[in-house]
Amino acid sequence: MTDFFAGIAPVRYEGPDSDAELAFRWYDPDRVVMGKRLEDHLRFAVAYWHSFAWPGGDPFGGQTFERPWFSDGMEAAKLKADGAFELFEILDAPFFCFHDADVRPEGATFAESRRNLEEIVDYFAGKMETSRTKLLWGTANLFSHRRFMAGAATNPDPDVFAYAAATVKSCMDATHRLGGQNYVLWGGREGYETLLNTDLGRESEQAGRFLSMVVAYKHKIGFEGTILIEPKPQEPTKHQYDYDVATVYGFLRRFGLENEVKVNIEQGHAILAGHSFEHEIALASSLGIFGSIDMNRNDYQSGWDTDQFPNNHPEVALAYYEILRAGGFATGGTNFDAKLRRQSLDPVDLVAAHVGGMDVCARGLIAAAAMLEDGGLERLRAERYAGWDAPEAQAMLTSDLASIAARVESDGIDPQPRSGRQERLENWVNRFV
Ligand SMILES: [Mn+2]
Repeated sequence: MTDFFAGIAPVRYEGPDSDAELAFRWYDPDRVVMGKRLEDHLRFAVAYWHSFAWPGGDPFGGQTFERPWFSDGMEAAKLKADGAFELFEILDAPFFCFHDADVRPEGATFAESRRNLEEIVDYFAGKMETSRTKLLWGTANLFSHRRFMAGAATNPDPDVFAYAAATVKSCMDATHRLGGQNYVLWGGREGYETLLNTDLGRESEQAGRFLSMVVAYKHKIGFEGTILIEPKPQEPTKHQYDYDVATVYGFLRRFGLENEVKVNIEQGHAILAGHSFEHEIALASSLGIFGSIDMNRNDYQSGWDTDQFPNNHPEVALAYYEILRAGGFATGGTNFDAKLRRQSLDPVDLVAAHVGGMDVCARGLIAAAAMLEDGGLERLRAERYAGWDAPEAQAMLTSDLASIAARVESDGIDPQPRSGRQERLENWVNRFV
């Protein structure tokens, strides 16, 4: 037990008219939408790294937060776990996510780091016997320590590749032990700072081989969760190999892993790649690799990955619309890969950030479900492509250029342009959000 959140009661659903600061106005976990409870649709997860391990630094200054668990050693790590599970209880969070480096102190050797992780995983397991919070996913931090500065799986030094492989094995073991529903790989350093010292072809071969070993190990230990890759175009590298969903899909196809690995799509990473969040979700769904989301937002002026809590429900609604169209989450969920602003010092700020984010997501999902149930967009979309239902249109897809050219002349084909109706569709969406 800590007294970090002392005086903050569990947050409950009170409805849109509540004037309590800490209350859910939209997130009623038991509300049934499209045949499923909101909690089961949204599958919220608290991210250990931003909420409990991040000290509040930015590129120009260090720690701003004071947390009772900010020191080295296993006792501090256990105090941090106590604080984390206290927040999970306040939020009634169904899931959490962690990296090894968030939860255990770094050891003097790899073996000591692994033992530290196993000790804290045992501590988590004890807490999870009485908590209703489950593990959405685990992952390895292969980017913070200086040993990974030139990459992990893609490092020019084979000893770093080995260290990364051992680290991922220990994190997959930890995730499996805790009943995690997914295992995530985010290659923050899997890219380059300068092409002048980089062998692109060799590095991507290493990454493909590494991922193949991860998949083989999953099957070896009987882990039934989903392996997920999280795309991001750059930051901290100048160029990251897992640039976006399309790039990851090409990579998976190249190594024959497209049926083994899916994607964890982050809002802020999608924007950095020059896409919308809903584009990345829709594309992953169309390719059969949609897995999970990291929910956050970037500041639209600063242009970098600021990992803020979402606060714009019309934007979030379009993302959940694509998730619902895709059939919703299977093993995935909504992980708040989001951090406080560095001036938000108080424990209540951490609670309020999650409450606000959960409410924005719930409100967006409710709007998305209403749009889908109305069916307006889907009817217009179907109408727009209706010409392809004709037998001669379908036959064209298995035909050849010369036959098609002959038919254009014999049938006197003369395409008639039609409105794309964008403004009418935008107006239609605004009726629901
Ligand atoms: Mn993320």
